Amino acid sequence: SPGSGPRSSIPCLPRVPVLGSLPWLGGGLPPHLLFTQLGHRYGPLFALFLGPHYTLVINDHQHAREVLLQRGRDFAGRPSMVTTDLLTRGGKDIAFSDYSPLWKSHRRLVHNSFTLFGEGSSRLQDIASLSSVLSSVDGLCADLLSAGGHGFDPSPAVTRAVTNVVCMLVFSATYCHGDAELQEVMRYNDGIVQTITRGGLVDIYPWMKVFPNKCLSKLKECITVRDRLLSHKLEEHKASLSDGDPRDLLDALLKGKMDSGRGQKSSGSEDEKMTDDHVLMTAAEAFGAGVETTSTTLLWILAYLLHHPEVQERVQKELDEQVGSERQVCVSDRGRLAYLDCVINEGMRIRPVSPVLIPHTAMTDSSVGGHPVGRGTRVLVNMWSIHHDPRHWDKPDLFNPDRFLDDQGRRVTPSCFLPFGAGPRVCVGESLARLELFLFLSSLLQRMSFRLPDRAALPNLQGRLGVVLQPLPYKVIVTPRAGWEGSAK
Ligand code: HEM
Ligand code: PLO
Repeated sequence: SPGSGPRSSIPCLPRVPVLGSLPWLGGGLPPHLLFTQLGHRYGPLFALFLGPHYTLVINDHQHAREVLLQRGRDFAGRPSMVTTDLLTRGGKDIAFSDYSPLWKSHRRLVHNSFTLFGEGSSRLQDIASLSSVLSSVDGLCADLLSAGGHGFDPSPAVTRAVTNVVCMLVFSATYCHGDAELQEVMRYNDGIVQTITRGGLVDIYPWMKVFPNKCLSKLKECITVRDRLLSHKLEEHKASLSDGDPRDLLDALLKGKMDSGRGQKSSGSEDEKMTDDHVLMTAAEAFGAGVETTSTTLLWILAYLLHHPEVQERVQKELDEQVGSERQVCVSDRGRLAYLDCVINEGMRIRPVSPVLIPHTAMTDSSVGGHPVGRGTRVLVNMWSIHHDPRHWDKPDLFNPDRFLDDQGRRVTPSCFLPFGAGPRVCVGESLARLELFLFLSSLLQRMSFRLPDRAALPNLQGRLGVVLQPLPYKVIVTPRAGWEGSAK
């Protein structure tokens, strides 16, 4: 086919000099839908040129598993992009940093801090995480119940609750209602979500950044606000750091930095050491990732419950039978609340926060589906099309939690369900996210019911795509369930 070039036999979109395949990518569809549509024509694995960059698009789970798992090491690199380089001071974070020995040890540090050992764990850090989740859960329930009878947008309350969890884990602090700093955090996060990797062409042609660019200057503004706020937290932590157990992620990072300094002395290379920048960028990222992903997922699930009141009723019936209204839900109830688990999975399937994963790159010559793939090739995994593949999901556009149960009512996890990615770049926050989603949703639905305000339209399910796919704002009415009438603030 024209333009496929000598590099491989993977079907490739046409291309012209400089612009690459961009003239064939018009039409205004967001990338996940565009790639899904192109997949109907070019097959589940195809290539295109984003400007000069040869890029593979993967639309099915077999090839995705090959790239993420079987050849995960080969494809664990990240490209450098203008906006994310700004965000992370040239890749001094986890998510947008290219593969390197420092990145590996750095990632391990963060992964350990966020990996909870689940039910019955007695690890100090786990107990702290759990109690911060539980107190944010109580706060959110009280907030929603007191906003109550009139239609209101649940998003600020949800965001604040989730922010507080991450805030406890990262810097041992919480925000109360209306806190000015919290408002600032929510504002800069939103600015970053709307502009990162969306500076239009800047991420394809680095030289574009010399031209004035509205998106890029908004991003820079938000980053400045973030940096001022976080440097302050860092200085506080440095001043109060002690020899004991780390109090939070920031402590763990500062200690990790000291160890890495000691370990690397002999080899002596400057760029292999962790620096203050690494600490700051990683804390900022855990903060951003922890908030945006979990709150977005919760808001999608609430939106779907408004569309499907029968699903909400079934979750509540399960809660009444398995937990009752005499006590709060706890982590050990997770095994008993199978249907709720399916609702959470179905929410993450039908509206993946990250419909196209952060780009991967091939670190060595490798292959996909038997086709050779050269070093440096970019790979876009289209989770949207994997989660909506009609060959693997019956009526993929239907919100149907039962698809995660087998005939005997046991939970199943299909192999084409990959909401957290997989392999060396798998999400480091998965166990925290799952814990939060479970505790927030179970407690909310135990204590209250959600419905649409009279005459209001159902929530729009298309969403808007920034770096994550968010629902558009919508309103709910909240009524306390029997036994919880007095629990508003
Ligand atoms: C990476 C999903 C929550 C931190 C990712 C990736 C996905 C994902 C799809 C990319 C995998 C890839 O590039 O191959 C989710 C979902 C969440 C969630 C669906 C919640 C519902 C969290 C939380 C945190 C977090 C709570 C941190 C506290 C990260 C980080 C990475 C990542 C640091 C980058 C890993 C790397 O590149 O090595 N996540 N995530 N995520 N996630 Fe999450
Ligand atoms: C969210 C806004 C923050 O200000 C910065 C930030 C850091 C990490 C990003 C996150 C944002 C969006 C969701 C991302 C996360 C890293 C992994 C996660 C992209 C931009 C996903 C879902 O892949």
